[in-house]
Amino acid sequence: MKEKLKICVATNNEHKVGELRAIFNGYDVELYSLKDLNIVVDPEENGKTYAENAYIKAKATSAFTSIPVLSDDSGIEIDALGDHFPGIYSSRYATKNGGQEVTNKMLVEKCASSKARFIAHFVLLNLEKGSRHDFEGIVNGKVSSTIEGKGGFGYDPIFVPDGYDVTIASLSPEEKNHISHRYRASIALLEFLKNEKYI
Ligand code: ITT
Repeated sequence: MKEKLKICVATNNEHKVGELRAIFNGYDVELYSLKDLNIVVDPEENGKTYAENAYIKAKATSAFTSIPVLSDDSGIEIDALGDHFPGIYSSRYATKNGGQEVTNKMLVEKCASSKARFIAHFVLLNLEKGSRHDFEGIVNGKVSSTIEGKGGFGYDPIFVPDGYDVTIASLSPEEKNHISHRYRASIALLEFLKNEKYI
C-alpha cells in the first residue's frame, strides 16, 4: 500500500486544523498540526499580501521539520469597509475592535448587506526539494443583518454565502467544509498533489 503523504499544517488556529482534517479526510494525506510535532512557532505576519504572510508562516515552520509544510493565510473582505479590508488584517481588526464578538456586532450594524468575501491563500513549502506552490480559494457573499449561528469561528456568524440565506455559522460543519474558501483552496491543492503523483 502506498504510504500517505505527510504534511505539517503551519497554523496556531485549531479551527483551521480541524477544518483541514475534515476536508482532507479520505485522501492519502496525513496532516500533522504544530502541536502534534511539538513545534512552537508564531512569526510576525508583516507581509503585505496573503501570499507573503502564508510564505512567512510556512518558512518559519519549515525550520523545525523536514516534511512538507502547508500554511493558510486567510481573511474576510467587506466592500463597505474599503478595498480588500480587513483582508490580511482580519484577525488584528477583531482584536483592535474589542474581540470577535464585539466586532461582529459592530459589523452587522454598520455593514449589513455589503458585498463581502472570504479568501484563503495556501503555501505548500518543501524546503528539502526547494519547491513552493500556492493555491487560493474564494467564497463570495454578503454581511448579514444579524449575528446568526453557532458553528465555525471568526466572522462566520455574520457572513451569508451567495446562494444561501443563512450565515456560514448556521450551516453544519460538513456544509461549511464543502463551500468554504478553505475547501476551495484545498481542492486546488489536492488536484495538484494528484497530478504530480504525490497521492
Ligand atoms: P495562523 O496565522 O496561526 O494560521 P490566524 O487565526 O491568526 O492563525 P490568519 O492570520 O490567517 O490566521 O487570520 C485569519 C483570520 O481571518 C481569522 O482569525 C478569522 O478572523 C478570519 N477567518 C479566516 N478564515 C475564516 C473562516 O473560515 N471563518 C471565519 N473567519 C475566518
